[in-house]
Amino acid sequence: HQNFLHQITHNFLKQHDDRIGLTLEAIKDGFLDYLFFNRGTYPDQATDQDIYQALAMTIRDRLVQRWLHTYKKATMEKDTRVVIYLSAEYLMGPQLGHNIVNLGVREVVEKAMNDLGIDLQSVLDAEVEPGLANGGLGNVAASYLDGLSSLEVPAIGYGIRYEFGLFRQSFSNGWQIEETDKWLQFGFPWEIQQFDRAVEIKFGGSTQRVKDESGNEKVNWIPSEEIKGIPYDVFVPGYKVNTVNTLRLWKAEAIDSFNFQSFNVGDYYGAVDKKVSSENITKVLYPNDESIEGKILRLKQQYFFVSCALQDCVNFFLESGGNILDFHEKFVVQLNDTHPTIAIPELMRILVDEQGVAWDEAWHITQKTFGYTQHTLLPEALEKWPVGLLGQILPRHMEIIYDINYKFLNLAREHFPNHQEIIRTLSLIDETGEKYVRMANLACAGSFSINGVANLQTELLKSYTLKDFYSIFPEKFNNKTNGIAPRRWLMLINNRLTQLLDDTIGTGWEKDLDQLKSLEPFAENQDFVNKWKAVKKEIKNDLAQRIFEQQRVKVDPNSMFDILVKRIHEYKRQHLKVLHIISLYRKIKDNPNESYVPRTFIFGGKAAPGYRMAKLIIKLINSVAEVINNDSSINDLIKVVFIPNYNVRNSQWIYPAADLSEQISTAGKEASGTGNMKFSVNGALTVGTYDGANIEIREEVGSDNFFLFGLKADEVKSLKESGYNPYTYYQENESLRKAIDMINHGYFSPNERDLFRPLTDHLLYYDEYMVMADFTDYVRAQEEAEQLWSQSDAWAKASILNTARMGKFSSDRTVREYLRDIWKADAVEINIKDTLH
Ligand code: GL9
Repeated sequence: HQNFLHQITHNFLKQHDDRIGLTLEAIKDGFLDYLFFNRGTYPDQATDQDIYQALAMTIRDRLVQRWLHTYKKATMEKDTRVVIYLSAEYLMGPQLGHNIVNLGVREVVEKAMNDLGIDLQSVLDAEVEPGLANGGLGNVAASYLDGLSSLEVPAIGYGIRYEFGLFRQSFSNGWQIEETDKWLQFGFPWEIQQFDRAVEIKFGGSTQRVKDESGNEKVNWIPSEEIKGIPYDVFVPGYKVNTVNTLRLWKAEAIDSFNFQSFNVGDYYGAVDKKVSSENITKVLYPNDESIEGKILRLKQQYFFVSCALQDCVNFFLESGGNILDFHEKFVVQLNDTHPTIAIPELMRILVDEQGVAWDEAWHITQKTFGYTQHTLLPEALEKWPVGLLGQILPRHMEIIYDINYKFLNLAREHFPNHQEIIRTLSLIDETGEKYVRMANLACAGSFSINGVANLQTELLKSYTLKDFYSIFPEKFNNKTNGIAPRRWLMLINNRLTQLLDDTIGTGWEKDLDQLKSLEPFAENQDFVNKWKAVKKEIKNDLAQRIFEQQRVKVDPNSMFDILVKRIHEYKRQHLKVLHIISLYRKIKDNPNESYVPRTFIFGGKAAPGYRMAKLIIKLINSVAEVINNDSSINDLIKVVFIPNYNVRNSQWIYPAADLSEQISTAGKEASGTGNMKFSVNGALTVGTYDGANIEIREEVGSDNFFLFGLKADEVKSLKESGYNPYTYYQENESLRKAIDMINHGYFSPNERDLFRPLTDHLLYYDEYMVMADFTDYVRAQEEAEQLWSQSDAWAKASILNTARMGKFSSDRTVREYLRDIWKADAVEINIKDTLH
């Protein structure tokens, strides 16, 4: 009967090829169909949102069959290996444009819309993006799924369907204001709800040792709370292939939507209360970047999605007849940082308590299943959970963690006999004060692979952060330098440059970014250099126009666009940039008759709502902008713009327009960075420290095409150890002193002179991130950049070489390395003409 139905569906799809076809007529028909029958409107009365939704549904129709084939034939089918990616965050970005590009129908869709008198770009602008991430870590999660699909490798990403994503940022009197991100308000056309794959999740309660039928001891977990996880599948199409992988996001729901007992006694609110509190779990994304918030709800979120994911894998593996002892042959599970690390004791629990696997065998399977990616060098970002809290929410997992720790420390003692100190740092439990579970230690003990995200960071992990783990398990450590998806970060966002590249070196580079190399000789071709400059100019015009529309600030597209966009954090040193701007401003005012390079400084980025210093930095940037932009004495030579609500959508206008990319973190602090790659591949030159992936970018693009400055990681360390005194730099560097004095004298805050004291005091007397120490060399690098800028052909040539030499930083390369060294999964070609079974 089922085969019969499949056959009918198959024939149906064949007959209705037009409805899902990729021709101009098919797309137009589909679109008008949705507009009328689904949106209930006539084309001439349709709103932007109607048009967006109708086009999105039209494109989505074209993904369904491919997705179903990938899911059923490749992912579920028994003997192909599936990559499972566990991440608390995915920065997917706007979907419509991306899916159009990956389906390879950009021109057709553009034409279809044009024929109907609609501008495609304005349709794309109507999308509300799913901002389910804080930054780079979620961006790589999304890029790697895209890469896996493009390489036709079956994969499932698991995560949380936050009802509210990262807050929307606006400014009030220069201060950051946070607003709820209601991204689901108009509906999200790219997902399919899968009620039949819901699972149950337990929390709290206690455990009980019982004997099973054969007299073996077994542990029962008697929870105090149970809720349901409902999966929503988002399509992840590869580029010009039939593979469409699944991003399965979970929403929490109450098991019974009403407590009828309370309802019957008239307590309506009490009855709904439980439902509301269960559903709180997936309500909102924690807005912290690079710091932890030890809240119960966050731990519940982590366990919730991880347990949903593992149950889902076990279910479909067993459904398809797999033997649980082969779990690690079927799945490899990558932990995106420590957020999903509770998966390690959770898999142990499922294997031992639910599947009756013996402990040692279960541990073997677990260790063969997980790979761990470490994304940070900041000690405050290393997750730890109070033992009391973890034991209260997950009593069984706490026991399992203790059991793992017992065996693990026995192993560690063999490596380090008589080294109590080392054993203490290796322990999964921090016992120096209040007891904590160290999630990074758990991840290292329970996985077969540990990787950093750029060479320097991996080396620093081996020699500092995870040093003792490295000496026990050297074979587990490997590096996977991050990459970015060239389809989104070049093709989609930079249509103009894409056209020029296609016209010059042909297509093919989108799938094999190393082909950009063939652009190199054109750097010597004056005709091409002129074209390059013309394209850049047009792109900058676009951004200038957007800035004017949004902020009423006029910026000169001929000026150097110098851009710093990323989360606001002291280690990323937005304040170093501000000091540079102020000193330049001061210089222009003091010497108005000299000649200067006109510059536009553009900022973007959100601060964690509880991070006061970061919020003060935002206020400072806005205050400096206010003064400089309104000072007619400097002849519009410099302008400062802070673009609010920096997100993927806004960034898509920003990266292509940059001349200079600011990557100025304190060396040894930025694990990799990925914004640095997005800029460079779009032809920006970098001014950067010897940190994260900057080092590798410089190596690729050449030191002549990169402005390096600042202390190196080991110099930062030794300066700190030898007693760093930031005040001496204030005394010795006049322009730095003047800049700080201007802030302190209230030049930028006339109504509240001491407003920025906490910031300047911190710089003068503490300066954890060595802003003061790097200032002089930073200004030198900036002057070097200005010199090159004055020779516009030489600058253009360096810009061309940046793009030409960025092949290494395609996420396809990174994914291939993960596949080769860690995941060991094969491509499976999807043929949509196959009948589904
Ligand atoms: C980060 C690092 O700080 C970045 O340097 C790195 O490029 C990305 C991706 O590997 O990971 N680690 C981290 O916690 N964040 C990063 O951006 N922050 C968030 O995205 C939450």
